[in-house]
Amino acid sequence: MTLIRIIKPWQIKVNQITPPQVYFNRRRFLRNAVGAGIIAACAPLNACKQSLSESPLENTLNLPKINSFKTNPAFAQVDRPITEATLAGQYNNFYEFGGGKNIWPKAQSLPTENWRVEVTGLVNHPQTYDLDDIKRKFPLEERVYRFRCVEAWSMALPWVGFPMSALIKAVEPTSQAKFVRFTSFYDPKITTGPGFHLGKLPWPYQEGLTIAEMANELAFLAVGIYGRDLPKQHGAPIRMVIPWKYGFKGAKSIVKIEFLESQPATYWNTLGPNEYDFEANVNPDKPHPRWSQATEKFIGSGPGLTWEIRETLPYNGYGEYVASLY
Ligand SMILES: Nc1nc2c(c(=O)[nH]1)N[C@H]1C(S)=C(S)[C@@H](COP(=O)(O)O)O[C@H]1N2
Ligand SMILES: [Mo]
Repeated sequence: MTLIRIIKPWQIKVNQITPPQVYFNRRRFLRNAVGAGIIAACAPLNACKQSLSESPLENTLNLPKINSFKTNPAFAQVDRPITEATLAGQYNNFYEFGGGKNIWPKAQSLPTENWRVEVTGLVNHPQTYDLDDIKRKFPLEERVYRFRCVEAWSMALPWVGFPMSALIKAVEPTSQAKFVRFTSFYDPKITTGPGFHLGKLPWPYQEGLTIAEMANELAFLAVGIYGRDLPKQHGAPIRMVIPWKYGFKGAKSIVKIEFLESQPATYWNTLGPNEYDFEANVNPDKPHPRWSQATEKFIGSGPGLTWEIRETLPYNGYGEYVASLY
């Protein structure tokens, strides 16, 4: 057990950690139990108390369920347990709302109603979608993906969304289109991360892919996680998930998708080109100047608040899907 350690620096309160199945089912369970006149046995007592309270964090996660999706059997599970919803929902990177991991309270100011995503550039059928259009038009599916941040921590997350290839089909890029740029929500009155006041950061957050990467079957646009709408801290209402690349390639809260002839400038690549290359494929043999990438801390894999050191896999374990692209 030498590989299992308590997560100290992250200071997550134990009472906020509840397995998602327990958390997401227990209110229904309680309703049913009450309705049937059953008094649920509460052992330990603590569990009873917890199940009746809703923490502020849980309220940010307890969003409407997405009804119409199928689990894609090819991605029904990974080689490690799914990270608990309450852990993934409070250990985030979302620079627009702060430089730390604990941005979930601030991220609640993200205005997600009447969201529009403009898809434009070198395409035959430019479109502006609202979220209902997206959920209706694209076949939603659930996929469990390994998730690997360049800071050398990892999770396993059950996304709900659709493959980017479906969007390509809908808008028909022209033959000139070679790259795609994704732009995140930006409003300096609302997104008040530390760098906004320095005036030097290349906002809005943008990321990019080659068309071939976007067309790969793994490239995904998520509108949900854990079977529900995407919480704001995870990049509501729609974000990229590119599981063979470091997490920063997955722009959150996307408002614009543009098909381009040449490689776009991107947020982290502009800030630190020698730390964040455009390609950013997970590669254990290529150390980042500040983090060896040989291993990763898999968050929350033990009982309670633990991390587990695991060997990092080339392409984050997705080589069979993507190695031929490079
Ligand atoms: N707009 C935006 N998107 C972003 C980021 C960000 O700061 N702003 N951080 C990235 C990084 S570094 C990571 S690891 C993932 C984190 O996603 P999660 O918080 O949902 O786990 O989001 C990525 N997308
Ligand atoms: Mo990251």
